[in-house]
Amino acid sequence: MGSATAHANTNIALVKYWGKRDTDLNLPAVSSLSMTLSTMGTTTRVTFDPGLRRDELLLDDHPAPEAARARTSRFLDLVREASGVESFASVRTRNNFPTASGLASSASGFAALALAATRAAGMDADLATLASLARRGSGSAPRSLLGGFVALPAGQAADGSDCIPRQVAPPEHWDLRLVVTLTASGAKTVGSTEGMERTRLTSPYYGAWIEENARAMEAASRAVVERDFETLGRVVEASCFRMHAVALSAEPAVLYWNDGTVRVIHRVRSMRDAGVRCWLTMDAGPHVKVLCLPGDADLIAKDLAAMPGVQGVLVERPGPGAEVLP
Ligand code: 2P0
Repeated sequence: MGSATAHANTNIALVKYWGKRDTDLNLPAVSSLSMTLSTMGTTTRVTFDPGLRRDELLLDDHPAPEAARARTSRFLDLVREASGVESFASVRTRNNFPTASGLASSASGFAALALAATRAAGMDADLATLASLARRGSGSAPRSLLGGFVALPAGQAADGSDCIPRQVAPPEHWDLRLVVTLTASGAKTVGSTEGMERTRLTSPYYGAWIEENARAMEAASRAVVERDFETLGRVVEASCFRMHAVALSAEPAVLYWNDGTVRVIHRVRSMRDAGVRCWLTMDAGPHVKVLCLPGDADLIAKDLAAMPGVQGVLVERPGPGAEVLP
């Protein structure tokens, strides 16, 4: 009976991934650049057990909904195929941030699962193997395998062998802050995979979105290496708004914002007009994340926490990559 535990932190894209070049292999159509966070993450224990009659998934000690169990089971099929292990597994997973908060947990979840499951299956998987497995679970997950600032190239190879994450700079390279603002969430929005596919298939602007990516990647990667906050902030905010613009141009439009989102957007822009150096980004949900320097994080967090529509605020910084726990 093989068993292993791994932890991975979630990551936030500075240059966004939106769109797939291969839906079966879940290959991205654009490259992305992210920051792995320091506290929000997932710890997962996998045990392959010949006595089980199907894969089991416990989320925070409770049986997970069937859709999540089935998705995990499909992922474990890939690990069984790669390792030759035939038995089913029990998976116990825990997020150290509120799962119901609507903050994405699939990046840290599949990075931790890929690492724990391969180790439990007796594989000593290299980064390329881990990345290609994690990516099948979630396109943003390979980035959480590494710490600090991470680039994930879209690549061109049909088998995805050139879609392997690369660390642009370690976490200690640049002491930035990300103020994560949880805005009141309404009805459940469109899932990332569905939103991306709808965008690819129906947006007249999809080609322009893909074309712009190389420039954003180059500018953002250079800004990270040179610790050029102004340039990074500008590129981050532009990449976010362009991602949401292309999603909004799908039919029907893919809209992730709520009232609180829009209020926070305006507030961040007016703080910036008043001289506070801060830039925002948003993902496939209503929350707004504000990139800033350490000296401004408390002020920004307090200001945003007091706004109507804001349910909570967390302050994050660059953190380490995924690791196997003893
Ligand atoms: C990102 N997002 O780069 C982008 C920006 C959300 C907005 O990757 O379909 O769960 O499983 O590959 O990774 C979130 O979607 O999508 C995401 P799939 P994933 O972080």
